[in-house]
Amino acid sequence: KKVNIAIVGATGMVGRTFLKVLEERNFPINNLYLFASKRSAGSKLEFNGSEYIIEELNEDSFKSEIDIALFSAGGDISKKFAPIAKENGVIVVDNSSAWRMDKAVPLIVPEVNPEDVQWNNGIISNPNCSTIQAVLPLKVLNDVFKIKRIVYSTYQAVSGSGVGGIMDLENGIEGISNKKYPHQIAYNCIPHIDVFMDNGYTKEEMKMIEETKKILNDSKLRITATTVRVPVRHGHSISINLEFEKDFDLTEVYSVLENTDGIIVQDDVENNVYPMPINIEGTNEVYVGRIRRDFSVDNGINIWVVADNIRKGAATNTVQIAELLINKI
Ligand code: 2RA
Repeated sequence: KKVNIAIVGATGMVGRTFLKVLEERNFPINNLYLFASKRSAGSKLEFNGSEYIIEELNEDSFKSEIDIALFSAGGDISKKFAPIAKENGVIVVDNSSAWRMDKAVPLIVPEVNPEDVQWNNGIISNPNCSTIQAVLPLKVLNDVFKIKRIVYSTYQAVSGSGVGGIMDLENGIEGISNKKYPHQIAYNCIPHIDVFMDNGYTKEEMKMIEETKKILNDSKLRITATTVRVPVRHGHSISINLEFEKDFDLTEVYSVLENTDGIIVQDDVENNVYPMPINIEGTNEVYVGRIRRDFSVDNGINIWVVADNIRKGAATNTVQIAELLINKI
């Protein structure tokens, strides 16, 4: 069954990656509509060998026969236009954080909680990139070993902040001062992603904590997070410390992870094999390594999780959600 797809924010890094992923996965598209700001209207993008003209997004953009709209144009655009799209009978899959914690909006990682797509009422949210790559291994470990506590420490690529972040890194290496970040990112680490809240955590840290609870459907999970921007172009890395409710066998942890769709275990430290951003750029999987027991607690482990934040962290996960919808249109 072919569907009519709209992309809102078509010229952004995630928007352009939507097109690549839709092509790679042979998504069954009938008509394709590209929307962006006035500045980009009139320019063209190629998809499946044809050229498509970008239209300026406005209140009438969803009047044509659109079945699914993929949004990646920032929270303000999602807040304003997702309800308009929904009123026109469109199902919105939104990359922004605007709707993620809304009780009426499912937050989906297709390998983790595909069933939650059932209760969408027109808007589905794509989780934050760092949350997506974390909950994939956590879901399967939680099902078998029941997680009691999670400690996240992230090492996030500059592409998470868009082209501006990449420019700051590249310029910084050339000694040119930056614009996007509060400090120089070149040769540095900045423990500050998004804005600080009253509780001393950043919004990024609170997103990981709250979104993980929602996706794993367990508000009692004990979670803390420290999210850090590092001088890496693409690919977020996360050190995850987990405490289980009960004892476990490390070989079972390996086999559970190795047998999960979407996860690739890379863990052979004798040969210096472990996931690294530079090796996984442009792929759609979540890579797990450095799997080892945490001897400082009774039933704990440490794992190291890396994924392309623009693909599995955003565009690919969104397209996979849209694939769940095809037979429901
Ligand atoms: C970042 N996760 O890395 C946030 C939004 N993409 O900047």
